[in-house]
Amino acid sequence: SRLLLATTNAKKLIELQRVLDGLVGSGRMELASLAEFPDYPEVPETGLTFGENALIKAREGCRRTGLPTVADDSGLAVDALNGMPGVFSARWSGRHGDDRANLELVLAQLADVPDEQLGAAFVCAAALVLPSGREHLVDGRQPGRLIRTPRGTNGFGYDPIFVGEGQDRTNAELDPAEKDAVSHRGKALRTLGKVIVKELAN
Ligand code: ITT
Ligand code: NA
Repeated sequence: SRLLLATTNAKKLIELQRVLDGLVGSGRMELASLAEFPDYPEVPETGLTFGENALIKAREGCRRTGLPTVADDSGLAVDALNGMPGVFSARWSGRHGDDRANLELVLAQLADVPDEQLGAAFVCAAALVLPSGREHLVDGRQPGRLIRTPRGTNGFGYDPIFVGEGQDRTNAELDPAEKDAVSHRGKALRTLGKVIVKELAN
């Protein structure tokens, strides 16, 4: 059977494939991406929460392709910014997907915040929507703190300024497998993986 990963973010797609391959890649499950659907439209993310947006994206993917669909809505919640950029993480600077501009705006907004108040967390909601109409929603969180000078080239988004709890390297300095082991997305997808296997096995 085939499972659609409904994301337009190439780096997120790689992470989804990486984690789900290990969990459901028994040979019975094939992962499809939006690249197979050239006329796929932009889906407005009008939800107020990560969970609502993950469901919006997964429902749209399933409706348009007829495939069981996984979508992830994720972002960075900064304590000193009252949880922002949150669901606006991908477009915080006004330019959707401009990781560097988004990161630099967050740093600028934290200029007057003391170092010991730079707590933040990555959050991921992951949804599975099935052609039958059945839906599952799970989440994952990586707590940590921000640093003011970006470090590392792995990962994407805000990874170069985020040091996870118990780590001394930024997420962008972790190897892919190390990031997956501790990340919001890794956690959410390990939970969802069990659901996928149950729903789609046989
Ligand atoms: P899709 O909606 O098509 O999946 P998107 O990039 O717009 O792509 P989101 O709306 O979920 O996805 O926004 C996620 C943003 O949150 C992403 O652009 C990054 O800025 C940030 N983000 C999410 N996960 C991250 C991670 O693992 N590391 C660093 N930043 C992350
Ligand atoms: Na979003």
